[in-house]
Formats: sequence, structure tokens, C-alpha cells
Amino acid sequence: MFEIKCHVIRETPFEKNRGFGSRSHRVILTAVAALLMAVAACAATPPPNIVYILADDLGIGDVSCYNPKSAWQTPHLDRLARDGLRFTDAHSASSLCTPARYALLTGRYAWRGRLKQGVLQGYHPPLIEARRPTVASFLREHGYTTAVFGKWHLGLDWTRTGTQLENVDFAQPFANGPLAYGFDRFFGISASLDMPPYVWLANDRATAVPTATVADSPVPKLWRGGPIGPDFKMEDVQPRLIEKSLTFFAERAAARDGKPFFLYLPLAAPHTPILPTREFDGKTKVTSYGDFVVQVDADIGRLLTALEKHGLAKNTLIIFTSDNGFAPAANVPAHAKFNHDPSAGYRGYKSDLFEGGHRVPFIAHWPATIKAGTTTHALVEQLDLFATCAEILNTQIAATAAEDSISFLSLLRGGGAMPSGPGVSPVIPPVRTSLISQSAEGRFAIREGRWKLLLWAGSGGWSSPTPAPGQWLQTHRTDLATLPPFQLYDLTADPAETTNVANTHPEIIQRLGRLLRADIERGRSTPGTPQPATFGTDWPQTAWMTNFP
Ligand SMILES: [Ca+2]
Repeated sequence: MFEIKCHVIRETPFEKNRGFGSRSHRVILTAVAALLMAVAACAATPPPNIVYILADDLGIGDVSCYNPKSAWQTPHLDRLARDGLRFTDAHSASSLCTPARYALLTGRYAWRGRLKQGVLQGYHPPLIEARRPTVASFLREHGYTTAVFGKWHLGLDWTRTGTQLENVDFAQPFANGPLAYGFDRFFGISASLDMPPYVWLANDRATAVPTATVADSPVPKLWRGGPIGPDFKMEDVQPRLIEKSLTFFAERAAARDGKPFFLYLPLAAPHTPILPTREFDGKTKVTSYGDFVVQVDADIGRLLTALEKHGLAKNTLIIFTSDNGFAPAANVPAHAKFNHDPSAGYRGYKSDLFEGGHRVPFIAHWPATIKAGTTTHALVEQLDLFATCAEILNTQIAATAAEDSISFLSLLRGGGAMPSGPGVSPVIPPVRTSLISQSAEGRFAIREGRWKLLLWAGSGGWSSPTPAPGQWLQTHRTDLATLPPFQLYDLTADPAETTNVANTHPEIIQRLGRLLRADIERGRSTPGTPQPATFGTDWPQTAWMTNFP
């Protein structure tokens, strides 16, 4: 039997009033009535299964319901949106893989911890602090069966044979992987599919010891050289993760144990190496990247069909999103030839502070709750999942967990949602009023309503302007000292971030800069008890703070 904690029950005055006077009796009767109502409410609405699908490096413009000019169609994702709720202003916490994943699982910005910029590699130790709650551990505490199939990319404690990171004994289990962070089971890979080691990981160990080494591979496959297991083929990764998920759905449907499930499915696609299977190779007649995207789309269709077949779809909350924007390594000019803009008109790509770095497709599907065919322009962050789950379960989060997470359940229930299509009203309810973005270099931006302040003169990533151009963009080197130190954009008037209006709005810069500084120094950006802020003097990305006393 599923156990649900209803805070309504805990908050009754029942235990505080133990006397026998008439007032106490009334209190007890009221409490009993409240308890019965709470039990009835709990019984009437069993908690949903949750399937969180995180594509890797999928641009917002790569999904056809977000980009009418897309060079290919994504009919299954479009169907998910048509039967669910499409978010137009949803963001990953970072424009890179690792910090986005940390934030999604913990409900806390990754820069509050030790990773101030960049990503982990496949041999790195864990990033999530020991004993820090994750959305998975939280759901498991509340009766969920939990699983992660896919790209972990948050570090593991490998059994080492030497002092170098890659001195790993693959025959031994690793510690502090997904099982230590709330998942009952794990099957997947340690980091991106272009990062060694190339071994399958099952729960707490590799399925085989590497017996060979692969060399670096050029584009479009693009992977780094390293050891590879005898049972590992890169092109198998996407199909196997989907097969694992389908098997999991069948198991959960057959279990009939009353336990809801949480499946976190961080795909390794369409990130490099770009490896569509034979069935999809050449399908779009655009690029192999397009073929890979279409394969991912078809896989989402298979997952949805399976949930329907098992009778699970109605009370399953599916969220589909991407961990950051389109990766320039997937070739911007090749797509421009087909008039395909993977950032759908937004500026920049993966790595950048600009919207193309972190504004992502975000579709929620939950027939029992969500009105089909709706769209919301409300601001949401992937790290809002934690608080949303807590509200779904009608329970509270400890002050020391999910410090940046804000529930968007009201949006799923129809608040601020509106029919899809042209002419939709831009009026939105204030669920989340601000959010913080971070770039590959660890630079900061803060968004509030229509305003977005970049606390940096450049992109903070690989796009222009940058002093360190990426190899995939035809970017020239820029001396950022020649540019204004801050950038302010009015995203309502200028969603493509073409015109820096910092000069004309000093008061907005002051307000947003102070808000960001306070959110960093308080150790949280939500109401509640301030938490330790783990930064010292060696954090150059916060040098701007002195401008905002
Ligand atoms: Ca990514």
C-alpha cells in the first residue's frame, strides 16, 4: 500500500490539545474531520508516476512545435504538446550538462557547490554533496520506486589503482553513484557519450572490464579516445536506454504494488557522437544530427505508446526537456543551409548566457491533471521539479534542501495556461519571478520579468563576443575590455538580445545586480532560512558583486 504523507494531517492541532473541556472536544472533532477529509483527498488522487526525459544538447528550435521553420518534424513531441502543456519560457540552470543536471536533481544551483564553471569528465568524483537530498531520494522517501537510465555525468567514486583520475579498476564496484542519491537502480554511462570510459554501468559497477581502446573520432561522430568495454557500442546507447525504459514500464505495470514510480531518463542524444541507427540514418535528408533528433522523437512516441498500453499514461506526469541549447559541434552552418535555426531565433547556443544557451523545450503531459493543448509563457526552471513534486505530494521540503526550487504545479493544474496558437495572451501568473543562468565559463545572468541582466561583457561561452572562440563557431577573438561591463536586454521587446540597453536603465541594473548578489549570499533564492554560502575570495565570476553594495 502506498504511503503518502499529507501535511494537512501533521498540522492539525490534535496533539496540542489533550484536555477534556468542550473547547478541546470541538478541536478534536474538527481535527478528526480534517483528517478524514485529508485521507479522502489522498485516496482520491493517487500520486502520479513521473517520467522525466532529459535530451542532451537538443535546441529549442529542433522541436517542430517550437519552430514552425524547422527543417524536420518531431510528430511525437508535437503530440505530447498537443495532449499536454507546452512551456515557452523554460530554462536549464546552466548552459552545460553537469551543472544543469546537478540543479535538476537537487533543486539547487550547481555554482553553490564546488563546480564554478565547466563540466565533469567520466572519471571525476561525485559532485552532489554527501547526504544532500535529491528529487529521487525525496520521492523514494515518499513511497516511489525510482530508476535512472542514461547519462549520469555527476561523478562517481571509482575504485582507483593509482593517483591519476583514469587509474580505475573496472572489476570493482564504484561508490556514490546514482544509488547513493535516491535511485533504486541505474543503468547507463558515466558521462557524455563522447567521454571515456566507454563502459555500461549497472547499479554500482561496470558490466565489463574494457579490453580495447578507441582513438579520437572526428566530426560528425566526435568522441575522445579511451578504453572501451567488449559489450559497449556507442550506437547502441540510445536504443538500449529506451529498451530499459520500456522494460521498466512493463515491470511496474505488472507489479501491482500500489507504488508510483519515478523514472529519470537522461538521454545521451542528440549530443555528439551523432549516431542515428540505420532506421533513421538519412531520414531527414538534412543532417545526421536531424536524423538523430528524429530518432529521439520516435523513441518518445514509443515510450508514450507503452505507457498507454499499460494503462499508466493517464496518471503519469511526463516532462520532456533538454539540458541546454544546441551544441555548435552539431554544425550551425550545415543547418543554416536548410534555413533551420536550432535556437529558434534566440541568440547563441550551448555554453552561452544568451537565451540559446539555456532556454529549452519543456513539455508536460499528464492527462489526469493537465488540460490538453495548452501553452504557458510563465517562467520556469528545470530545478523547479523538486518543489513541484513536494507540492504534488502535499508535503514540505527541509530548509536545507532544494533551496532554489519553486513549484509549478499550479501551471500544470491550469493556472496561466491558455490554448495554443497565435494571439495567445502574454499575461502570466507570477509563479517564478526571477531566475539565474550560468554559462560555460561560470558567468552569471539574472532574469526578472522582461529584463535580463548579464553580469559579463561577453557571451560567457563560445559565441561572440568572447576572448576564447570555440572551434565550431566562426568566432573572432574579442577584447572584452572594449565592451560595456554589463548587458541588459528587454526580452519582451528584443527576444533575440540584439540591443544592450544597459546605458539607459541604470536603476534596473542596480536592482537586478543586488537581487542576484543577495540570492548568492543567502545560499538560497527562495523564501526560507538562509543557508551557508560556499564561496570565498577565489571566485572571479562574482567580481561584479562590488558594483552592487
Ligand atoms: Ca548537454
